[in-house]
Amino acid sequence: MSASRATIREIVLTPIAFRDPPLLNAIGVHEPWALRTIVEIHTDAGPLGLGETYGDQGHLERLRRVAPTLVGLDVFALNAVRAQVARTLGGTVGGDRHGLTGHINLGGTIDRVFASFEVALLDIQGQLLGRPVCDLLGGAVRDRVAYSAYLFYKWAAHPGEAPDAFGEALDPAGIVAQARAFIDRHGFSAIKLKGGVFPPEQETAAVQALRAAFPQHLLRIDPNAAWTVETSLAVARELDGVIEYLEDPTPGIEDMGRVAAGTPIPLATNMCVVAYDHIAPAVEHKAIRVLLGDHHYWGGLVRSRQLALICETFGIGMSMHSNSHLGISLMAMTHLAAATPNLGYACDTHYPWNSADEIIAGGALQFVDGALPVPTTPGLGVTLDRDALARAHERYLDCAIRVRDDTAYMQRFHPGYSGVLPRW
Ligand code: GKR
Ligand code: MG
Repeated sequence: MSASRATIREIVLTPIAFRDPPLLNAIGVHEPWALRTIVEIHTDAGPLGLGETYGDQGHLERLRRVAPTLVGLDVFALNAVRAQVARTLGGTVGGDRHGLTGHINLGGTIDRVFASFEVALLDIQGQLLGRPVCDLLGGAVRDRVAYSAYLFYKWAAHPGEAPDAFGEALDPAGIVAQARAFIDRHGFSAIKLKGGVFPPEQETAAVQALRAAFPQHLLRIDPNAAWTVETSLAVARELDGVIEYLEDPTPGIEDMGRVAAGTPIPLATNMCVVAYDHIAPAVEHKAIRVLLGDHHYWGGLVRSRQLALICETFGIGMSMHSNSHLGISLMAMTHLAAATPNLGYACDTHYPWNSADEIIAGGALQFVDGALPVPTTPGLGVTLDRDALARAHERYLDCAIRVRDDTAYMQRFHPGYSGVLPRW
């Protein structure tokens, strides 16, 4: 057998849970445990490929249906793997309950499941060829990938628990203190505030406080579609010249187009353009100038590179979206960002909120001056800490959470809470 050939022998799927602080957003609050699934693809030729994807029950069931059907396929046959995923899913549609990455169609469901395996296959391909994954995506155009400080309003603790290490942040002073802690520790030079939690005047006051405290940092706010068109335009007037982009101020492509027409601030999204058939209407309505890509739902790393080309064609800039995640995802994001020439913004990452429960060997990845160095070793450049993985799986078995539901968790403490958007 040639050194660069391998077929899939077995796929192991391990659902895990890791700590997540009580981060507030437009539809509720994060539960104490975030879920992911770790994908291991074993081959007949030796190399083991790793992937990290969503842990919600529906997605996990789809992965479990598909995984055995991929056994025997060539690790380079990504088209055949995707076709097999589509055949096995046979028209099943399913996505996130929380809706913060839009409403999912059939293509999006296939892309989510396929991406879960594709990253692990690219990891294997890279190991077989002796090249880092970014080389399979066209090669690195940068040697470090910048990430942003991703700030959240948050409670001091999950109800009934002791305060966490991050502290409370419920007003501008708390947000500035959180930014300072993140920047001191990780060196970030861009700041994103997750909004949609408090009335917009309070959140613009927090952005203005960040501007005053960090005059050189690039700023963004993302209320996850919590505002009407009118409110979005009022906020945009106040923040013109203050932020680099305004992310998902209002729901839907048409209304995003109405906001975009009334402000010079670029609008960005990871909510109204989340599948390939959203791109044409978004272009028609001139709804966005920045797309936050995310390989976990845009069909993996290779398709995300193609997405970047489509965006370039239509003059849409690229940034990167994140949900709660660990280091395998972060490494995949770093390879993709390294090989995406038109990535013009620091990438989002939830990683600092979650990295204490890392399951890769060597522990949490460390940002240097707000960036990660692009790996140069073969494949993704990560291996598993088997003990940490086993602990994370035990936590999954012990925690009752099977689907992320920020709204239901919030309603346990505030029964009248409604996650309906837009709110203001
Ligand atoms: O984790 O609360 C959160 C975020 O709001 C996340 O779910 C979003 O998908 O970070 C994301 C975003 O940029 O919209
Ligand atoms: Mg967003």
